[in-house]
Amino acid sequence: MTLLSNNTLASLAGKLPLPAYRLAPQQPGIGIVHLGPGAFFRGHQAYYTDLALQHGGDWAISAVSMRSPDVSQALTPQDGLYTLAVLDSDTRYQVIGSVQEVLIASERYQSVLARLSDAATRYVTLTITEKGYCLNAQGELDLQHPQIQQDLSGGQPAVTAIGLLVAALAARYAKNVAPFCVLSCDNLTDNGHKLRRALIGFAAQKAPALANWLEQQLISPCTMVDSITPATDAALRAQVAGVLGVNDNWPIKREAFVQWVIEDILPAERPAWQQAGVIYAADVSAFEKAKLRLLNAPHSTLAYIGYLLGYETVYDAMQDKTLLNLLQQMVQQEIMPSFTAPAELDIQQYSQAIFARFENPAIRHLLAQIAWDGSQKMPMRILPVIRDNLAAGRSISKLSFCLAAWFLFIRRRLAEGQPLVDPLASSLTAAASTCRGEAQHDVARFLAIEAVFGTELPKQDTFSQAVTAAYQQLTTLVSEQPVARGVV
Ligand code: CS2
Repeated sequence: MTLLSNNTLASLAGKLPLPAYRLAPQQPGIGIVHLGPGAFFRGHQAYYTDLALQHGGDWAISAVSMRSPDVSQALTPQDGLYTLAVLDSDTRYQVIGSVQEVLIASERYQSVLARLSDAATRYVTLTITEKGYCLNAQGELDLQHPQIQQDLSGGQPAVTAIGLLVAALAARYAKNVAPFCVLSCDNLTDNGHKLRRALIGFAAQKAPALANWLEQQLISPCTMVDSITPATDAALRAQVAGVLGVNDNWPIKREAFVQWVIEDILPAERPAWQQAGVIYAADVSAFEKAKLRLLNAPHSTLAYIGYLLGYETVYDAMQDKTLLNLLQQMVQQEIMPSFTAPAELDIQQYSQAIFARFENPAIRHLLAQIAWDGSQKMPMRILPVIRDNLAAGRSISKLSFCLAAWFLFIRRRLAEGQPLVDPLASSLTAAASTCRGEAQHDVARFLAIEAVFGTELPKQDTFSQAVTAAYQQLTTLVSEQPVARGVV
């Protein structure tokens, strides 16, 4: 069967919506570089930019992977085209055309630098996951990070997104070309400001004049991004081939819900993202807190406890009424009181809609995938709520179940001989190796990991006692599995 590509695109007319701008004689030029062309990017930012391109403008995307060749190998033969399947009460398919090229920085470094330093490139968006920013527990660039050290030593190609972007910005500075606008599209608190400080901090180590220039000119809005995008599987590839009549090496699936909120500080010259449904806000922080705390915090809690109870997917775990009850108590009693939601958001409806999204039977979202990178996710979605609640004298007993379940998940994965997908896997494994099934002892081993918990939080007895109590309860519960009862 032939492949989806520029050559076969026109033949698909009438079968599903196509990117008309990819069928026109004059193709849009590249105006955006995206770092981290994973499934979320292709279901979210690339989708919005595909809609925006229907309003014109040279806003095609050059997608760049730092090292992994997979996406480039899949999409280059397809001229960047791929299918998006939106799984709702029915499944809606469309071809996304906003990605014009997929480059691998470690293999085509000079081409990537040239694309980034080209004046036509006015935006760089990033989905490099929390670990990609190389931040410490305080949210600042970790100058001792081995890969940051490697990039600061001047080695080429740069192995971090931060090193690559500063190299490109330095090239623009040398050519007197304005910096591109950078948009972090990852689940970090205060993502735009942290990215900006990381870039300027790195530059300051290399060239103070460059750092000053960036201090004056670099625009890095905060954003909030949201859509549940499970990994592609063979079933989706077969469904798409059946609809299109041609093969698509890497189609993407996601839920119908999609949202992108961007701090309204972009230059006037921008893709038609607003016409595509992007929300511009003067202050993104309330949207970010609502999403990280009302979606991602229960997501992680469900993932770790659900995995320990033997469930495989979010949908499966949501059928466990005891577990669902814990999530609802955590949200209502400990998370909602922790922040002020955006004025236009009905927080109860927003939270109910999130739980309904978790129960979408069409979405097969693996708990083990959500469980990845816990050392990077807990500081963004659980610890800020715990810190706020401790400061205000509010309960943290339900929130503590997420951390306790994470610790037990780590021990379970290691006992199963399963990989621990986490940049701090060695530290987590070391802590787990000293555990002996005694709650207070085991919890102390994990809380001693400073890169995750810092130095102050573990000193607070209220915190360590709450996590210890949760760890004890879960240990008892899990030993009695699969009867998932009595967790609260
Ligand atoms: C999930 C997120 O894998 C995870 O950590 O919680 O990817 C979640 O699906 C998205 O943030 C939803 O917008």
